[in-house]
Amino acid sequence: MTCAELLIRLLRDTYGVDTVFGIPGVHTIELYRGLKDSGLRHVTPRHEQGAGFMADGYARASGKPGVCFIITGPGMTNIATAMGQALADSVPMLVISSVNRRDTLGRGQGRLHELPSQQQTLAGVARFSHTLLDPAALPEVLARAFALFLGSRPGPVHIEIPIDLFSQSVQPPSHWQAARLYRASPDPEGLAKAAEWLREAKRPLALLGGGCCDALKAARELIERLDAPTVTTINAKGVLGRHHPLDLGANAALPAVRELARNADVILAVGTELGETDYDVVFDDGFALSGRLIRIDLDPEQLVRNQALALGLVGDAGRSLEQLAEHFPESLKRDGHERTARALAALALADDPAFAPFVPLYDTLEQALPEALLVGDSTAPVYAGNHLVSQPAPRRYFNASTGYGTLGYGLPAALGAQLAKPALPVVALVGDGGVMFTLSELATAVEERLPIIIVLWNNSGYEEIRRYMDAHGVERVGVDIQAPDFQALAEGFGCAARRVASPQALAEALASRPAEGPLLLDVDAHDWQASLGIAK
Ligand SMILES: Cc1ncc(C[n+]2csc(CCOP(=O)(O)OP(=O)(O)O)c2C)c(N)n1
Repeated sequence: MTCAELLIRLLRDTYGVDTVFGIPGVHTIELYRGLKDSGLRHVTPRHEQGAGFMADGYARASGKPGVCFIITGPGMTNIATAMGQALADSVPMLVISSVNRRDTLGRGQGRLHELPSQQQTLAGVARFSHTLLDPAALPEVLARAFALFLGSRPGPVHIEIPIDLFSQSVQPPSHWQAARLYRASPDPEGLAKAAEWLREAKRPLALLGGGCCDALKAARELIERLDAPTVTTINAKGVLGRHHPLDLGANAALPAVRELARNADVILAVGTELGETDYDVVFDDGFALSGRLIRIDLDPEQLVRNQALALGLVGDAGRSLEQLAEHFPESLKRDGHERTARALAALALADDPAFAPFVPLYDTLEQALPEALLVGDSTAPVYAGNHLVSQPAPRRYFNASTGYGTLGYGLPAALGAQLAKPALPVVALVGDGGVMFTLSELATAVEERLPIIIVLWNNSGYEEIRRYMDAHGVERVGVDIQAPDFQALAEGFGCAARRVASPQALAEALASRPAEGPLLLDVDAHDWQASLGIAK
């Protein structure tokens, strides 16, 4: 068996990989030998950044690592941005690439696709970057990648294989099963202390992050027993279910929730960075806690970042929440529901003029597609959705406004999500600026016949940056960009497309969407707002 064949077999048989995202090149053709008949689905994006975003969307929607096959040099520098995005949000991603022949590495000979050190270039956006020097080490290196995905804080991993190794023969391992791997459990003494503080609390608050996406039952049970108002981050939307009476939403940066947080006497934060893009989207460092902070995280370093810690527990979110819940056999009756309702009423999200154009957008989407998975770029409807949207389950709402904040994420990540969840409707929310970064992936959506719905908020410009320039008295430069004819472009790709100018038109377009292949809905922001009687 060759090293490349062993890689495919290990991915498929040991780790249950079913899809890889990749663009082949002369340096990877040996990786592709036999791939067609291997049973692995190979999806071909039109740019490596698209491959990375697709793998990211696939991973966030499914909870399984997204896998990419990428060429040396430009393929890797192209995917670096997507790896940065995945690193920022702890998304498991395996990037396998070629690298030049072992005897040429680091010699600066001007060989095709050569970088001074590809491994060093990518190390900054990977949990680790490994150069395979001996094919016999492949099972161990792959095992290390999956151990990281399963056992610690996930993120992107890069493994590069010198081109002279792909076709080298290697002895396959004697068995093809992955080792059983259990995550760390929290310390019982620490749990007892945390339970004691939570029991004594008068005004508890919970902060649940993306680390809780697979801990639904335990999270709901504990939160209900504690009767604690709960902030779910953007990546944790849906962990408590849709419109749960203790869910404050992803509104930690808004005044009423900040006040509630400041007044909380004990705070339980689980699987969350407590980072700026969830807790401080107004960028004034205004999210402050004065109560005792208890944190639970798989990553010990994470326990001490961003807020002063009183008690830290290293452990898996689900098990920790379960074990903590055992300390509370009966629900504590406090005023959690009332405090949550009061904060939400004070927020009055639906009446906020900043969100007015988007309330009917999300109402229409929820009515037509209540189960839909919403994937977003960095654009006005997404910022509003971060506050407005309530989802029935986790892994149904994510976007590029968290963490790294990369434009161009929405469309390819939606493709990845649709591949992971073929039975769910998938909606990509993009702006006319951001979609241009990766519009070429519309070709991939058509080719793969993916029925994603692209809602394109078209305001002919980088509105968010226009807003910031205006607010800071900076004369507008570089923000009034020209939008192309998106309908014509989409149709050129073989994608169905319509212009939509009102909520009614959106509802009609959704009702008559094609069963196969993508649909692009070009929403003219000006006409949409005019239809609602809102001046632009
Ligand atoms: C790779 C990258 N480049 C630049 C930015 C800065 N940026 C953030 S939002 C934005 C405007 C996006 O415009 P559009 O997608 O049309 O959405 P709108 O703000 O108009 O709703 C820009 C340029 C970014 N986030 N990412």
